Amino acid sequence: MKLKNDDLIFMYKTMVRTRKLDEITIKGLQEGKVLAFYHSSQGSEALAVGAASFLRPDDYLWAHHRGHGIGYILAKGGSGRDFLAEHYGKATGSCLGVSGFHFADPENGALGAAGTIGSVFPMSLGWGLAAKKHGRQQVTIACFGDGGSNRGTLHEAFNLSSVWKLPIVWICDNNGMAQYTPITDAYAKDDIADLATGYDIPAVVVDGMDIIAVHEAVQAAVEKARAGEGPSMIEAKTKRFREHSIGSPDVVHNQPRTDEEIAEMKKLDPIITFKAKLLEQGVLTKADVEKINNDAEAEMAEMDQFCVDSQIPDPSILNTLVYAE
Ligand SMILES: Cc1ncc(C[n+]2csc(CCOP(=O)(O)OP(=O)(O)O)c2C)c(N)n1
Repeated sequence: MKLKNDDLIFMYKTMVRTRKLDEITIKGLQEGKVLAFYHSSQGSEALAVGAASFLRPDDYLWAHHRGHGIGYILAKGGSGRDFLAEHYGKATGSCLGVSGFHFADPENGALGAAGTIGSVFPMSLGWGLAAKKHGRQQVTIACFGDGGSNRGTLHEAFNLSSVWKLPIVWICDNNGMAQYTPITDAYAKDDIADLATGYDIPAVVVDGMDIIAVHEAVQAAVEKARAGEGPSMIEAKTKRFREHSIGSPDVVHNQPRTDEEIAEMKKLDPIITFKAKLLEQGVLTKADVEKINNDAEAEMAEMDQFCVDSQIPDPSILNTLVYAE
């Protein structure tokens, strides 16, 4: 699909909304409104939005845990308010306030998530198998990190997805870090994509800070999967601007990451670089950029108020949601 100006603007707006929602979730955590913890997605918005824009609503999505999937969900048409309310533990949340981090949005194909790194592989394999059996040309987008790629489940799932020619697009958010461990301590090669080619899955490595590069690579893989040509893998090299989990130490080998290092990464900020491109191409004016920013801020303030005002879930729902006779 050739991207039109409106598509580019949608992608820019969605990255801005993703960043603002990330910021308000961090603030909410610091103010005690967010109940558990939060893994910021600052630095990987181009991957999330580039990958999930212009998918079909019924395409399945196992989003990456950066931002708890919010960039992917917004790009797919999901609601930021449902996400925030869920994180505030309110009954208006997407999982009625009982889930929080393990966000689900079945209407937009996000059937669930789990905190166990590597569970994406067998779960998405099953969704891919279901998609193939349905025969409706649905595709499964399955995301994991560089750390997650070290789970053995990857090998079983990659192998079967290839043998069964399942419509799965495996996407690796390679930000070079798994909590405090650099990928170079845990993996001997340069590209995780090589693991896929070992199972005869076509794989490409893209600049994960470039939303258009991500989108084109994922769309090509999605088209192949819809046409019955089996799985593909995209490895996106991204950056993690924040600490692993908000409030945890930002260290590598027990040494703090330096301000200079982070400033260097932020020169590649995908929102800033895409904005510059759209301004240069005349797709956006400075006034448009300001309006998008102001609209996103107003949306966040409205969402925050709505979530603060919402009720906590009635404990009796545990009898129907969690326990069954
Ligand atoms: C099986 C398992 N081991 C450890 C953890 C704790 N944990 C959560 S996220 C994470 C880092 C994962 O790194 P990566 O896959 O590279 O994703 P990133 O957080 O860098 O985006 C770890 C170790 C977990 N949730 N599950």
